[in-house]
Amino acid sequence: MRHAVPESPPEGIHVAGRWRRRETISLPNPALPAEVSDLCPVADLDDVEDAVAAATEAAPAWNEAGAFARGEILRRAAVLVSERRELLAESMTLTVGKTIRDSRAEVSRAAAILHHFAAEAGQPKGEVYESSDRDTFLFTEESPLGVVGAITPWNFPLAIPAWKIAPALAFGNAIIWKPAEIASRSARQLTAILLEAGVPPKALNLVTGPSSNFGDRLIAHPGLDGITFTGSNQVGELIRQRSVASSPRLQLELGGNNPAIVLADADLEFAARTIVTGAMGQSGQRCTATRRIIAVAPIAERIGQLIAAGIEGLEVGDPRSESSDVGPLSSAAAQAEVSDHIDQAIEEGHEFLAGGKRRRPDDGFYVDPTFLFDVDASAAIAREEVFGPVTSLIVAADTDQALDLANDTPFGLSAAVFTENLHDGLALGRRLEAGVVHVNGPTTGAEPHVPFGGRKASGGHFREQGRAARRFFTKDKTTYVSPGGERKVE
Ligand code: UN1
Repeated sequence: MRHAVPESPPEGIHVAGRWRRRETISLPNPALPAEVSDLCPVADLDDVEDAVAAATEAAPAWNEAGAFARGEILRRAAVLVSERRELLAESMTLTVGKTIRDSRAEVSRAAAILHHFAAEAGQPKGEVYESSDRDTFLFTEESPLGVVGAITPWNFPLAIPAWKIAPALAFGNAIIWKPAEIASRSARQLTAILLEAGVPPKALNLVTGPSSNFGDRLIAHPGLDGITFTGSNQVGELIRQRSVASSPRLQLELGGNNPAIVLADADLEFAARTIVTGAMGQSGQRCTATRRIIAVAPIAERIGQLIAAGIEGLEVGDPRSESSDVGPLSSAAAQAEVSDHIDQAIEEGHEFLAGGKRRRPDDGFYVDPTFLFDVDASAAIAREEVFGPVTSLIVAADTDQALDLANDTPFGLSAAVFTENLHDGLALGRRLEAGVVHVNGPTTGAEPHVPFGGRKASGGHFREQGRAARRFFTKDKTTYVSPGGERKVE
């Protein structure tokens, strides 16, 4: 295999304050599978033990350093991320197949997240109350959760880690980070940047490699005070079960089957454009991607045509090309899985307005943007989370049925409503069982200063980002200060 590696990131895993060389597994470039995109170092059980021990040792001093020192370090990291935008973007495009434009946007997003939490570090960290005893000063104060495991997916190799690691560090926690293998190159780059910015070496541990090697030990480790995870429902469930005995605080961001409702009065051209972006952006590999378009009957045919035309206009191809809109999927397994869903839908006789042809993995892990029209809401393609560029249009008799169909899923991550009538948009928004609702916007996207997360099977009890991040990464202490003896407060 040919190597196509731009300027190399550090080699190895980062444990107990230093980079450790390890055996590696080679990963293919999703766009050109004959090329090696990265060599992922493989950690073992001892590495996990050492990482937890180091984080435990480092956590108190990192907290003592103070919020402003921590914020300053995150600010420096944000600047370094921005300065190295091209290198970081190229790595993502090479390893996970994200188009270069999407990769650049993600680097900027990661920098914005780091900046946000740098400032957030110095925000109020408690409340003052009046005590029933007038002489007593009564307040609450947040302290760090302690040692946190961050388990991150491949679809946002920098942004999702940034929105877990930046708040964890900002609020004084130490970290053991386990990224998905194919995102480990970006993880090594971001770790190196955070260390260069001044994060104490033992406070940030990076263990990479297949979960089968050490994953169970990590998620069940009694030294972890919290685990923040983004990924599949299956792995989320595993984390829930395996961590019962050690009972860390859990933040779980799981799957979605996100609906976009199109009402009769919507600006259909705008809605179609926005839906194409929400469904096909990043090859549909976002847990927020639009999987179901629920259109009311009078405009269903028209919006279907507009969406089909929008999809036809997408350029599918080499993710390094400036003009590509849709790149390959992340792996041969992902391509096979999504293609199997499509083949099953073909067998079931569904109407395709775009896509449907199976591609050979040797030519890159591509799946053509696929659009199914007038799908029955009970069809497998509309019910399961198909993690790729596949979206289905379901026709609803009226607005009430559209809402029922939108909510008829075990998931509840994000949802969109398209209408010119903002009253209807807000009214539907309130009744949608989703953690995030967009009125006249794509189901995708998340700004760093507001909470993000799903309802029902899409998430756990803790939201990410915004002030919700503070709630997850800190714990409260309530302190009563009484004057003692006979002294009284004036
Ligand atoms: C976004 O839509 O920009 O893994 C954020 C995911 C989600 C984050 C999506 N946890 O796709």
